[in-house]
Amino acid sequence: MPYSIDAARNIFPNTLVADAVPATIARYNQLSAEDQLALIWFAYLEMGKTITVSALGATSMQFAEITLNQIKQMTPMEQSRAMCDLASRADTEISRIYATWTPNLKLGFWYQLGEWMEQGLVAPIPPGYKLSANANAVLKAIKNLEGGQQITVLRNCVIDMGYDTNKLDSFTRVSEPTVAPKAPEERTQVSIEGITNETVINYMNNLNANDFDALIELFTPDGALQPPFRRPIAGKEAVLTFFREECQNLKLTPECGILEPAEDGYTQIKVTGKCQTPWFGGDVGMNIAWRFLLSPENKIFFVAIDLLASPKELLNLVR
Ligand code: ECH
Ligand code: GLY
Ligand code: GLY
Ligand code: GLY
Repeated sequence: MPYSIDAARNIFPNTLVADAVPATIARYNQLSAEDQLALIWFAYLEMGKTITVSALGATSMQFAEITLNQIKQMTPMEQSRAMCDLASRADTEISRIYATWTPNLKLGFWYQLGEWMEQGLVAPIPPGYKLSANANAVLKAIKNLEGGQQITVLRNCVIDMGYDTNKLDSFTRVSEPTVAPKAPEERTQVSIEGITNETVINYMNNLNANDFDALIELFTPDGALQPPFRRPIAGKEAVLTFFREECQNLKLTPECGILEPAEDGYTQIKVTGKCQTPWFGGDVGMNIAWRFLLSPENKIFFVAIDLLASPKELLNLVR
């Protein structure tokens, strides 16, 4: 096999990703837990974007309900403590449970706590809470990011909370049920300027249709997918689990692309366009690049999904 996954990661090296996202998260990680929670509260308020509650779905939250009610019944002091323990990744029962949840459950959990904080059912950020100078600077940095980058920072901060699963001997991931694939008449077809490759077109269409079983058949057995700011997920089984757990109801709108032959009969294709998360729908579009490396059999050996530094990068299709 001519390519390794590590080599594949470097195709289209001119792709300019939104480095401001990991840079901002690194600064956020330096703050105290109290500052982290208050900062997210202020950022969340000021972003003024409405979360599409349908993204939660009544069924999905049942998995977090016991923990949510446990927190609701605590004294305000205990509630603040529990939330700080999540932010600081302390070893507590709640932190351990939280760590087993998929990203959507974690986001839905905090969405509910935020509602309860507003209604006075859960301890709010103390009125008049003063952020440290560093926290203020991070908040300012978040405000200056574009919308897609802001929600990526928030999402990643929420996902990293809770106990470190690497420190657990074993654990069972708690996930919402997988949605059924869309019926044929509900499916949409993308068209990508400059690209007719069937594998790439089918990738977009199957992902938009939540048809993860068809989607995974487009990959080689050892194929890998690299989500934004993450390590590659390698092997069909792991990639399929990722699709089921983290890729429901996305809307991809690829716009244009280029195809180039690569070594040993491989083909590299870069596509740029937009992607919406069900959490914010059309209110927040993210500027995305997909960098595909296809095997001689036209299967996906590697695909990286990058959050681009700016809309200008949508037009950057040179190698
Ligand atoms: C409050 C204060 C106390 C602390 C906390 C609070 C609550 C915070 C809340 C935050 C909610 C944030 C949310 C963020 C959602 C972000 C979603 C994003 C999705 C990006 C998806 C992408 C998909 C790309 C992909 C493509 C592929 O081709 C393959 C798959 C995949 C305020 C109480 C914490 C409630 C809801 C950024 C880019 C295109 C890789 C997935
Ligand atoms: N060019 C971005 C990356 O390789 O991740
Ligand atoms: N931040 C996008 C994802 O990993 O799903
Ligand atoms: N699971 C899709 C998202 O987080 O947006």
